Amino acid sequence: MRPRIGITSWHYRDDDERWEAVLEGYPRAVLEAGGLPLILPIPHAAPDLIEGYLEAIDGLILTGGADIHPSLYGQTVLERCGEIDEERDRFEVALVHAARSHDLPLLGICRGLQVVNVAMGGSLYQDLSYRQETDPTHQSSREQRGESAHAVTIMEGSRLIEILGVRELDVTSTHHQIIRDLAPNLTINAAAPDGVIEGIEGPGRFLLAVHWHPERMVARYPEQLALFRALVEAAEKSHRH
Ligand SMILES: [Mn+2]
Repeated sequence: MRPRIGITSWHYRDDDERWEAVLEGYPRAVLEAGGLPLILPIPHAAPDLIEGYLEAIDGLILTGGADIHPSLYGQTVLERCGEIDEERDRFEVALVHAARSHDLPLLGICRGLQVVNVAMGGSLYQDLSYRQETDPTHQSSREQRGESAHAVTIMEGSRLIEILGVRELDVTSTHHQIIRDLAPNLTINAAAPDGVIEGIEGPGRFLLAVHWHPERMVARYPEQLALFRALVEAAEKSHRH
């Protein structure tokens, strides 16, 4: 049986209705990597529901999306902060804590990297323009979102370099927020030429996050599937059946 990989969804508005949505690249990549993708609706952060989800999955992907409310890292909302979904924030922060306490394998992608850092006690710049000497190409346009935007250097000795097997690669970049203070217990595993943190990892079975979008890259850069394979492999070991 395939390891069950929970994928967080986001709220999407269409006229007067609200949807729970995910970009199809996430479940497709999980399927291709040998996992069973399960989309997780946002159930507010009721503890019994979080525990229920944790029992239903063997691994977790925190997906991309809107900005995290700055109050979660001790700041007020600045002018260049983007759209916020506080229901989703509460849910995903609770999921990170629950995943950590169960040692559930977790892969964070883009916003997911930011959520992991904030949930574990780190902070963000609300817009990359608030950090000096930051390359604006981190924020690709809609049309360019599937294209390589900048290079990253992968750190020697990291879990990430074991997974990807290369020291440098080109990645997509569609984020306008970046890590300011790294949370305790996390280490940097990838960085852009301007010093922006592009990947983090932590202790335990599997805790890893990247700022780029491997789910958008796999079609053209199949080596990016290794990230999903590594998650599925770790989830296989935590499989409780
Ligand atoms: Mn970037």
